[in-house]
Amino acid sequence: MAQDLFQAPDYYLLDDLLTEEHKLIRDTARSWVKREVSPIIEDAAQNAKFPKQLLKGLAKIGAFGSYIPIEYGGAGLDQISYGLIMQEIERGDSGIRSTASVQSSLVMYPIWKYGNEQQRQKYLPKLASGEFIGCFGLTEPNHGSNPSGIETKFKDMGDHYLLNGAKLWISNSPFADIAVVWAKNKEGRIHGLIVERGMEGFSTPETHHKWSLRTSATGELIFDNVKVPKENLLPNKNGLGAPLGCLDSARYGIAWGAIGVAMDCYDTALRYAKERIQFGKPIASFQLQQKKLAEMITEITKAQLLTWRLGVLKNEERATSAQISMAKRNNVDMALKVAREARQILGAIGITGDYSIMRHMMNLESVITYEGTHDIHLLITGMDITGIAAFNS
Ligand code: TGC
Ligand code: FAD
Repeated sequence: MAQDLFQAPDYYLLDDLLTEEHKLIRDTARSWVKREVSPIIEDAAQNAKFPKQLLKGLAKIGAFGSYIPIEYGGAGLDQISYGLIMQEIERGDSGIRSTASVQSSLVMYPIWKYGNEQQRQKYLPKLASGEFIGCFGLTEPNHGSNPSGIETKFKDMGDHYLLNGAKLWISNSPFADIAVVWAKNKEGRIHGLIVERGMEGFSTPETHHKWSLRTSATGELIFDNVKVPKENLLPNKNGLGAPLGCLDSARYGIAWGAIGVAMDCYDTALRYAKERIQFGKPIASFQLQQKKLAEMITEITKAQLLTWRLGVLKNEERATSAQISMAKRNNVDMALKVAREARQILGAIGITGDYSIMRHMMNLESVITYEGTHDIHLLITGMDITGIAAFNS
């Protein structure tokens, strides 16, 4: 990949809305991405290899459990800091942000919120330091957008639970040390269980041949009569609202992350357009290219404002699930459109790994699908404003 010359666009001087601490945290993450991620990420994506060497660095910049209290090894930061870290990491690559958001929002968050003190002490510090990597198993072969129908089941055997079923499309699964798994008891109620690598009957085959999110390892979780100790059940919340509560946190991080991708694509395209000469002039001097760039920065700026406000509401514990859905949907769609336009500005070279745009564009095809598809988030907004759920109509 060409040298990382990224300069973050801030058209409306939104830095003024951040504290000195926010800026320090963001700039630390930004420098780390330039130094550690940009030089290796294109090869990792071309070879479809998760770059494990980044795990310790991710832990160091506070990407694992940014908002988890310090007593459990987290960074004890606010929600805007968490968002800014996700923005910077995804500016480097969505697959690396995936690893960080699964670890923070989908593994550490449920253990912190729904676990007991013993579970918090046992797992959170190791997850925060990157010694343990976790994954989150909700989606199944027959249940993606409608997780209420999941078929994975656990049975109370007296001194342990017996877990059976299968999960699909699970980020981090091929190398995760633990999995937070959502399964039904005999009454059909959804509970979270912590399953550890090495438990008999538990396997995690990798899913190959992805054209998207190639730096993130995706796989299955297979439970064939897995004996799960009773102390591994998350006791403090059950029902579908429990996994969906984790998704709120992850979707919020994605809303920020998508801005990072859009900023990178815009910045790359702007620089290229000013340097590339055709018909004796920089292509940035042509109105059609200016239209693309002007629309990009307008959409990025709108998304930055929307997301900063969401961060404020989240810090005040006033952000609703529907507001988070709106931001996730808007920002990922915006980033995908920006990536497609930016790719065109680069002409032929835009399809190569010399620049980050095509990789970002392909990654976003996953991001617009996972954590609730583009259409599901529209239906969530529709339900919120009308009071009528249209998922079955
Ligand atoms: P519904 O009847 O609406 O709700 C059931 C219960 O859940 C509560 N609830 C929520 N709670 C917290 N946060 C939310 N966002 C919530 N949404 C709903 C709700 O209040 C209710 O509670 P209670 O106490 O009344 O029982 O449920 P539904 O079956 O009609 O489904 C609604 C729908 C379609 C919106 C939901 O199922 C959904 O969001 N589907 C999308 C599935 C999804 O996003 N899967 C993501 C899997 S994980 C993933 O993709 C990780 S990618 C990781 C990476 O690499 O970054
Ligand atoms: P489906 O639910 O089958 O949807 C197919 C199409 O139908 C979509 O366009 C959808 O919008 C549409 N549709 C569905 N229902 C409706 C409706 N009611 N109205 C209108 N349209 C509808 N899951 C995890 O649990 N953990 C993970 O770590 C994880 N990581 C992932 C990583 C990657 C790279 C990918 C691609 C997915 C990951 N997922 C993970 C799964 C992801 O959450 C699901 O793919 C997603 O929820 C959609 O489910 P599905 O693929 O089964 O699509």
